[in-house]
Amino acid sequence: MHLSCGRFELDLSTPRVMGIVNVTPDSFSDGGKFNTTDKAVAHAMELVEQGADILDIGGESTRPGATPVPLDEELNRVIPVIKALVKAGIPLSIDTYKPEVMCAAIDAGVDIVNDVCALQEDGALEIVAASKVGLCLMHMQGRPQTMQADPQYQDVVNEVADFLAARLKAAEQAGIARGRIVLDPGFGFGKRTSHNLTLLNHLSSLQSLGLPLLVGLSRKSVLGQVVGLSVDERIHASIAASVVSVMKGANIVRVHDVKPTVDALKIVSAAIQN
Ligand code: PT1
Repeated sequence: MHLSCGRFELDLSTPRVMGIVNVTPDSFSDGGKFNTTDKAVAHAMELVEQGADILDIGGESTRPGATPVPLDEELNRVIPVIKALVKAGIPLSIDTYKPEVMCAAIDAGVDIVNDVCALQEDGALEIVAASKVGLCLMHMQGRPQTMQADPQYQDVVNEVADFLAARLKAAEQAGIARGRIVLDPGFGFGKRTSHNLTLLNHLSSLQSLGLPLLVGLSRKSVLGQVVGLSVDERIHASIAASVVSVMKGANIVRVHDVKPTVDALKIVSAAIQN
């Protein structure tokens, strides 16, 4: 299995690690653009050294209840970082649902569009179709500010699968080849702890959609619910979640803690081959 994404043809016969690069001004700096850009680029280069296979660059948090970032601000955050990382030698992904950001990021050289809204915004399908970038289609119930208020499902696995199948169909009809697409059940996006755990347990049933799977569980509250720890104490739970995800069929894991994830997944690969 391969993923065609921009300048790259990513071999998915072994599990891949996507390192998270958040481009957000830290509250202690003066909010200067250089400080923010330089810090994000330095962190990204560290993730490359730790063995990341993909860098996922985002300028607006989509975690539950996060405040939206205006378009201009998101562009000011991510575009300089993308330009600085184009020569890093690994695929770059842009984490955005805004068509204008997708367009500018593609012009700046990204290889993958990672959209938590699965290209439902007006014009998004057309922008990705007109390029050669890879695409992550993710499931979300509701929208980030309110999605955790009262998530409801009759059958979470089937509803997520049906949504992803419908968005895959829309992407293909817009002219995006299947070989460019990965699917993501969207852990933590309009889901209770029980919904997230059911999806993880039944992840392999999403393999019947016939496309590679991406999983993002790193440091999320579902892990905190299970181990009773705060967000900066969830590294071990996160490594375990990546191992379980890959053993249940994930091809790409999106993580903060790249080095321990890379090591853990080497053991999974070694054990499965022998
Ligand atoms: C994800 C993902 C993402 N997650 C993809 N992109 C986030 N493809 C951002 C919590 O419950 O899973 N897949 N981009 C981050 N979103 C969240 C959601 C962060 C929930 C934290 C939580 O703690």
